[in-house]
Amino acid sequence: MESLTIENFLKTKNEKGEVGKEVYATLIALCSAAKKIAEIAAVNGIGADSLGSLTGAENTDGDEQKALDVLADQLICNALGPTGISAYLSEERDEAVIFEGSDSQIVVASDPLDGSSNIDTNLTIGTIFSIYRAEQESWLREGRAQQAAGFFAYGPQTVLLITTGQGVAGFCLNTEGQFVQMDWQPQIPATTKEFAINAANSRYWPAKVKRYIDTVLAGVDGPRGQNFNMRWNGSLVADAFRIFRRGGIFLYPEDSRKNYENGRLRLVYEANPIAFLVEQAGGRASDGKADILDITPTSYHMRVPFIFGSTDEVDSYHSEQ
Ligand code: AFP
Repeated sequence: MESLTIENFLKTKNEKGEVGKEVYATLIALCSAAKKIAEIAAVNGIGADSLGSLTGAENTDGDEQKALDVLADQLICNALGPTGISAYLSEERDEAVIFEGSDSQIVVASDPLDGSSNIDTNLTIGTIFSIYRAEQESWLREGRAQQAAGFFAYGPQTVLLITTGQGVAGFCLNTEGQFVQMDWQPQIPATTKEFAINAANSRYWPAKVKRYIDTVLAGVDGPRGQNFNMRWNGSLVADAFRIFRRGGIFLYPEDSRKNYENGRLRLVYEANPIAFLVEQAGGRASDGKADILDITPTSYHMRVPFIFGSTDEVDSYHSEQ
């Protein structure tokens, strides 16, 4: 049977009224930008400057900007311009880009290049996006208001996980440059034996995090009565894709380091889109207490503690609170 392309997938959704014309055009535009990012990343280090090289600038949150961070951000902004949306919020920009003349109120918030510390080490990196309708005053909405969300992961495969509120669909870029639907229904198993956390930060964690991690590290000799495995990619999209594939729990909690009192990940363009996908795939996403999607954003770059994945395991973490 012929694979379903993202274009036909979205055309059907548009005809069924599941996505409006701006969201449809926006998702197609993001796919075209993602293909360019994938092509550029795939030949990093051949002939041009390293895409992981520092630009000497920092983004608004103090992260050092890499060449591909800035390039990816520009590619996405340029692709979104003709779609008719109102605004673009980016990890790489202090303020929103306003597209003059639009009356759509549709906003795209994006981490254009997630995992950029992995660019020169040939590890999976990605682009995360959230699409919602917002009033001009703030360009911010709580995660439950999202109309679509997803992420591209540029790794051995270039994949896209996307939701418009009717479950999650997975696509893979084929050799003809088309995103075609994968023969897999993304669904996060309720239980897991795998956790993802940066254990190097353990001395900074609050006691509740230490208690939970100690229970999984105790394995079969501890209260959980089973052994666990650990993975940490340093790339949210890579850890997230694995969790959609085989379950797991991802934790980036608050810690005692300066600026990490709410963890590292940003609500508007990292936690919200991933949380929308996670809930649509039967998982759970919280800040350790509240569902991520219920948190009201107060600024473009606000951070949140971010715990997501297999529902029973996220509940186990909550029970240590
Ligand atoms: P970079 O984009 O600066 O590499 O950060 C990646 C990230 O935002 C997210 O993708 C990872 O899960 C997390 O940071 C890794 O953080 P640590 O480097 O503190 O482990």
